Amino acid sequence: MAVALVLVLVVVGSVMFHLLSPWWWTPIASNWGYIDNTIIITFWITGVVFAAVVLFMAYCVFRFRHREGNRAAYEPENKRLESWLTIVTAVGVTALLVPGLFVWSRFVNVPSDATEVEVVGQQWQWSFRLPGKDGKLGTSDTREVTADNPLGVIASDPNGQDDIVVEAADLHLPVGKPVKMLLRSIDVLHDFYVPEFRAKMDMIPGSVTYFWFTPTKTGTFQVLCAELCGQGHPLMHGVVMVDTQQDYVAWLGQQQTFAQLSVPQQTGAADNAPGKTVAPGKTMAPDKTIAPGLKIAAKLETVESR
Ligand SMILES: [Cu+2]
Repeated sequence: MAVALVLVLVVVGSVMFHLLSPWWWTPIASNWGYIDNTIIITFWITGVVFAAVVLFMAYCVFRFRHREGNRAAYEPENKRLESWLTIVTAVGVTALLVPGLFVWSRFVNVPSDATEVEVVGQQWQWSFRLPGKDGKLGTSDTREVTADNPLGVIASDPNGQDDIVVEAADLHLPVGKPVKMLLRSIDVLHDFYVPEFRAKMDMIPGSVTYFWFTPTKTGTFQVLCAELCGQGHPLMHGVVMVDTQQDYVAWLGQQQTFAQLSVPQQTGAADNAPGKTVAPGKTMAPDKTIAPGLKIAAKLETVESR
């Protein structure tokens, strides 16, 4: 009797927790209301099944409890019950899967007017690249990554010269315009996740994954890494600011292109005259590996000193 009561209380408690809990999703700020709907459908189906199964269990525990002289009847097969359960389960599983397939098809079919924006994850910061005036992103390669070329843009590609490079700083996007996020990682698995956009995707070293969305609200949104990526994973925050078109253009005007960022590198090389006697690749090599690490150490220090 006590066990049956506990089971009923578990169901009542779960339903009450759902109805009264203050925790729910952050308000949506993108076009992906479909994702919320799909999760709600899943939630209702699993919730109803959970309540039905646990209440049935409570009923059985009570109804078939031990009583002196009672004997259980052995019934190994029951065709009617089995077919009934098979049909209900099939309908339930179909209802869980089908909405997701429709949403996935929308999620990976990018509208033709979407602007490409590259997101680069690295332990433990976010960088971004936007196409310049030509509207095209230049090609990139992780092997090209150096302290002066943090995203590994291939310098010989003319499309990359006017690309806007936003290294370890905030990304701005215009409201109401679809964007295709091209996701790259230059070290380990990361996952670009902005909860308000309801979209996320793993970033895999060596390949470019993508999703698209349309920001529907202006504001400041936090970027999280949704893939355990090492010691600094909890500190891997970024910021996406969704601006009005006017603010966005103003921000864009203040950013530096790949070509502009490459200029100091050349000046620096000229200043380091003694380095010229050695093969340039050899003098550059230590910088390439040490510089990003130092930057991250400095970042960790500032977080700790808060
Ligand atoms: Cu990460």
